[in-house]
Amino acid sequence: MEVRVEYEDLPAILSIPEAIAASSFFDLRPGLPGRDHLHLCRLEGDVDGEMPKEEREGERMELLMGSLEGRSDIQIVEGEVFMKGQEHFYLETNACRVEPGENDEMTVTSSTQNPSKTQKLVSEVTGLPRHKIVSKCKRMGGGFGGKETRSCFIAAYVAIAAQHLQKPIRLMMDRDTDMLSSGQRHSFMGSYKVAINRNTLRLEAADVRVYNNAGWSTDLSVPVCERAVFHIENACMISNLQVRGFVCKTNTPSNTAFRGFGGPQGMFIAETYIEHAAKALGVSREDVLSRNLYRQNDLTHYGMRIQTDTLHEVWGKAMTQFDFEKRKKEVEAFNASNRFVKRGLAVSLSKFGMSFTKTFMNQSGALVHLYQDGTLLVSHAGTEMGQGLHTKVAQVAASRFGLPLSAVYISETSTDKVANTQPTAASVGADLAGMATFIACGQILERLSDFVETEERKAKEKRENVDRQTIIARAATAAHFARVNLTGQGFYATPDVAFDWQRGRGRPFYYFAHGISCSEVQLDTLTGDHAVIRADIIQDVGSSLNPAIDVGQVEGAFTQGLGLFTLEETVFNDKGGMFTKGPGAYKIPSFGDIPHDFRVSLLGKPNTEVETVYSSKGVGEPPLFLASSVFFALKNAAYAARRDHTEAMTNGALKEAPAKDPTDTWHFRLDSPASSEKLRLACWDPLNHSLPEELRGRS
Ligand code: MTE
Ligand code: LUZ
Ligand code: MOS
Repeated sequence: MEVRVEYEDLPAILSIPEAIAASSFFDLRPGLPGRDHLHLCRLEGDVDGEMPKEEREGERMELLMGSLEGRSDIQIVEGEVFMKGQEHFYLETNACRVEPGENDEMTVTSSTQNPSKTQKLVSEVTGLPRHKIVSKCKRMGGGFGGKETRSCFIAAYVAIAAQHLQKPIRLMMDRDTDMLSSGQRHSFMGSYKVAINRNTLRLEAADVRVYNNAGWSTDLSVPVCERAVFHIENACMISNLQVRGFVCKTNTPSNTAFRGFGGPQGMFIAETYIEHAAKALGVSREDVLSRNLYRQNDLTHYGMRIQTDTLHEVWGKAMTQFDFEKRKKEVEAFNASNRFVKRGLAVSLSKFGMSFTKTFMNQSGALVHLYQDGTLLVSHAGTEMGQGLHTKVAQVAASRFGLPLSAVYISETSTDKVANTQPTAASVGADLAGMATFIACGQILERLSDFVETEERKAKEKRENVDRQTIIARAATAAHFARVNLTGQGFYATPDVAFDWQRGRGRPFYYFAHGISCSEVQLDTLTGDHAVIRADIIQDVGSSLNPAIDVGQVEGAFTQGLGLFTLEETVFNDKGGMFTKGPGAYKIPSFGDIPHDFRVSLLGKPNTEVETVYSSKGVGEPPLFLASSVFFALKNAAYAARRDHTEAMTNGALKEAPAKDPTDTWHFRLDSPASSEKLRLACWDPLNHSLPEELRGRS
């Protein structure tokens, strides 16, 4: 025996509350001593540009809350809420093939959103310089953020084996190993104290803390937390808002990017405290939302100016298009005449910040070759994972040249075509690669324009009826004989974005992508089983580059969000072992879970906020949070069941007296996902009335 391993089990930190109890947080801002969390704050009367000091602002916020607490027109609510993570469940698990070549060359072909990071890591573990490593990806069978970084480590292991054996090595992970090891969406916890005005329904102040479960390494957990604190007010203007964000170091697998990237978690905490405040006043979440939506020129809690009134516009549009008021009455009538089956209706909005929060990542490149037959080969920094990026980028090139789509080809993404790239993520793939390609095409067209003119004139003179591709082919050939470069190399960096974390001020996002949804659900209060009867969505994608793709993205994001908020649940045992390692124990949405009546529409207005490629907006992640309308509709259905029960108690049908403060009984905490178990227990009735308090969904 050559190795004898001696080990003992140490106590493990698995959950966010355990991490908080042990103060187990990652240091977020190396170089800034004592900074174990992010802090953003804006207070009314605060002078923009002044150095915000966390201590000073924290104190001012406490004073403000204290004075609001004493006011009779103000209601204060306090609470916390948990949100679980999510497995990516891309159909293709992580896979990669490494082939060593002559002169220490190495070709890495992998299923990755991040070919350049793959190249970097393979270079580091093999000791080979990066110019000998070509890292490529033709397409992925889905990524959803799970292959933004985690795929790169797998390529590194495989590269070591390939280097050692000098043989091509291929690895494709089994589903259980992939689920167990590659990280998931971050679970979050939020705690809040919020002040709302009873008369105006204005959200006067909010003091919020968010925590995410990073697992054992930081990976992308810091930017995930950044995105959460940037979205902690979702669509509402709250003039006094403070948020702190903590990244918990635990002994679980390291969590990573997942569609929305902390945005949905931040927005869920926001909608939870908004709902709490609404219920405390006996009004609906929609009543509070409609009074507090951002208006043009409002400033966010990080000092970014809101450039349009789109939130009000989509709200107004949605209320009529979705027939909200009428259907709300219908739902109430249904609930009045049904005892054990309840319906619920709810609206959700999202305002998603478009750009990587790490400013340097907002860059992309493209390499475009024009051949003498009038066809284009486009290579760009982005990867294809089913989101239709290559189609959109090919459309950009085709329309720039006036060529049919069939004249443009995108073969793969490769680090020897476009180097030093960022991952395809943050839903800005088409914004960035589309613009870089637009620029690269422009370079060729500029050099070609005289030749095109000549060929057009010649064809006209000969009364020849030729198509555009023939003209471009003839022009390209003529240009080639005149020794003109037919290759373009475009580079694009998103303008105007910057953020200063020390001041907590700046413009992290180039623009916002807005959306609104309304879901109607039916809940069986005896089993917790539920169905989405109808879901309506309006998503702002600017001038859509491709409506078929965009509608598909909206449907996909919503459905994935529906899984997040109602179905999917990762379960660990008390030693940190993952129980949910495959489809047998982990349930993603299937056909029956899709809204029975699913009405997706696009706002259809060009992006007027900023200049983007053909005035479009990114679409991949923003609509995911819209599925929270299913969650809040289910919660409303549960409220209806509880109302029946409260009435039964008041009538003397049940013994327990209702609590004194009606707001106490009214609002209840519902953590995400709103699984069947949780919903069943939240619906009070004589049967579960005998359960212990904490199991009755009361908190
Ligand atoms: N759509 C499909 N079919 N498959 C995917 O893996 N990933 C999503 C979204 N849509 C994904 C998808 C995520 S997480 C992001 S960030 C964007 O696509 C990335 O692509 P884009 O920037 O080109 O929109
Ligand atoms: N990835 C990342 C992302 O590295 N930074 C981001 O801001 C981001 N946002 C959304 C999705 N992925
Ligand atoms: Mo998406 S989480 O930005 O890959």
